[in-house]
Amino acid sequence: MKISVWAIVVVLCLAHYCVRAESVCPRPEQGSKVEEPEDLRSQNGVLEAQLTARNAAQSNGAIRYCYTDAAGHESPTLRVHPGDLVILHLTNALTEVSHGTALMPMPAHAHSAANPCTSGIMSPVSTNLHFHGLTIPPVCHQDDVMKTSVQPGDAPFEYRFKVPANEPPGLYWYHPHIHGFSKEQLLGGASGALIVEGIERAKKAAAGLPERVLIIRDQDLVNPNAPPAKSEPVVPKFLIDRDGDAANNGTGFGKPAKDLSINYVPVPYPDYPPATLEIRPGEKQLWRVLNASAITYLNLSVLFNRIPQPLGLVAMDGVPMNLNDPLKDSVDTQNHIGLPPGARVEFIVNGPAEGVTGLLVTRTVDTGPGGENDTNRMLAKIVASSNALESSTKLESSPQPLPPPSEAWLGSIAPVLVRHLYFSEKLTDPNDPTSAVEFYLTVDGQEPKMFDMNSGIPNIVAKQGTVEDWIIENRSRELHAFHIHQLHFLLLEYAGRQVNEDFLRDTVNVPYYDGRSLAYPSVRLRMDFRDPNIVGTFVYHCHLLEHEDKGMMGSIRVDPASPAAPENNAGAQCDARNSKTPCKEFRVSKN
Ligand SMILES: [Cu+2]
Repeated sequence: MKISVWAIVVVLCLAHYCVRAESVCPRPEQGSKVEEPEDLRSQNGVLEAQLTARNAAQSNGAIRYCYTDAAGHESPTLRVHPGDLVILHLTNALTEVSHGTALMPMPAHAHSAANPCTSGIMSPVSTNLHFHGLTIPPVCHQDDVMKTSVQPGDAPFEYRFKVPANEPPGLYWYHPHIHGFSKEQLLGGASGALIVEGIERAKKAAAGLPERVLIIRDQDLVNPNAPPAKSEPVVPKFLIDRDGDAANNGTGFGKPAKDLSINYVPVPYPDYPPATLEIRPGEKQLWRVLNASAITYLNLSVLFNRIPQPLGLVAMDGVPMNLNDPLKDSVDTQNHIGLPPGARVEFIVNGPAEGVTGLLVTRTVDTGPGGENDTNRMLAKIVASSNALESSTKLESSPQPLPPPSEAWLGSIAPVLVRHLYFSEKLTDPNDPTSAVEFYLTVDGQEPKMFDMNSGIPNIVAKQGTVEDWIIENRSRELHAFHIHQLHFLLLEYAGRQVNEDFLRDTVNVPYYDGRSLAYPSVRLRMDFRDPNIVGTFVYHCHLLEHEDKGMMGSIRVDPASPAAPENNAGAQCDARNSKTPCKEFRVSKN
């Protein structure tokens, strides 16, 4: 038998390629035990680490992404204390890009010669880091994503910043933020947790508890052509939405837009084989859950024998509950918790009794008629076992309480003005329903435009030292998740209802328009521009990253408080809800 030399070469190359591809960003088997990411801890006030962004194409066409530290650990958890110095050396070792379904291996090119601080090159193999939730300066080497871009072959790029001494303790995260390509990199798995230690100092109920970091990521479907499991109800015919994902069919079943994984253990459609979480019977733990999905909403629940269990809320988006009342010791419970992409929740959960199997599930989220199908599905089975390994990290058992906040509670500060923004979508060709969709996040009065990173003109100019109210409408038929860099905000109103939250967020869901009501649904947020760290230009956007990549973003410049007018924070106050001193409604005139 004659075998062509070329065939042998091709087979050998393919084999070599597969071995190489599988060894980059390796992932656990489905059904396996949920392992914690490796912890990198600060020492003597400094956390210095190397992070290398890597990727590799898989045989099914998907591209995996991850970060590795110097020891090769995948997407480690960065653990710091308030006031610590963080020094990260980021190397870009990205080599592959997906172009539709064709894979294009990219040779690692020589040093790009462009200055990573100013180049603004945003290509599929560019990368950078955003520290989601941290109130650190929006400047190069700290937390700038508007210009900072590291290319393959560049020297390791240094991030160096101080965690603010008053940063609330909790769960934050890091991920790449290259405009136009964020979704690809996040879907592939480029994300990791960052923990500001001391949550037990803010919430006594967490003291002494073992903790777990659970990162839920989404990814392209492993089995896109499989029919739904037989156990599922029959659902309407599978449709795709305008972003090309499985469309919301309103049932909670059928094909989801994306698969999910938990700490990289895949839980693929259609059978959703759950990962395994071992816990000692009845053990109380603090679970720190990050929704690092690119587009998938979560609605988490823990079930024992199908019954939802109480989850004791400790923090949202890195901010302890009842921040405005640190003496409050009680813990509010919920039996399900909604998490838009980018959001985090930390809650206390009790392990099941021996013999009882629990489940961590996400329930369906109604993303609107234009949204993706976010189905009901299992994530992990919770197995009570007295042999379960002890958690590697435990919170301090007799912590010093946090000092009281140095600034007044955001809810008690009157805003200097009210701004109006809205999410909207438009077909490129209104007469062609199959044409591409443009995504906008517009300051009311400005012309809706897909975000242009190079425009140089901020959409909003604010003043450091002030507080503003932003009313953000959703004029589209699908959910969007509003996120702003550098700061937290207080949710005041949600879909016309006043809410009384005692914590802050950095990412919030904005309900979709039903197509009938006279008014668009909105949220009202109190935006906190008081921290001098945030002076500079940064972005706000939808955290469904395919929307952000396609333009649903805006920029804001926060100018320094002028020294001559320290009354900025007091003099210009208005009462947004009460009419004696109404707020200036800030709209751009439409000439
Ligand atoms: Cu969106």
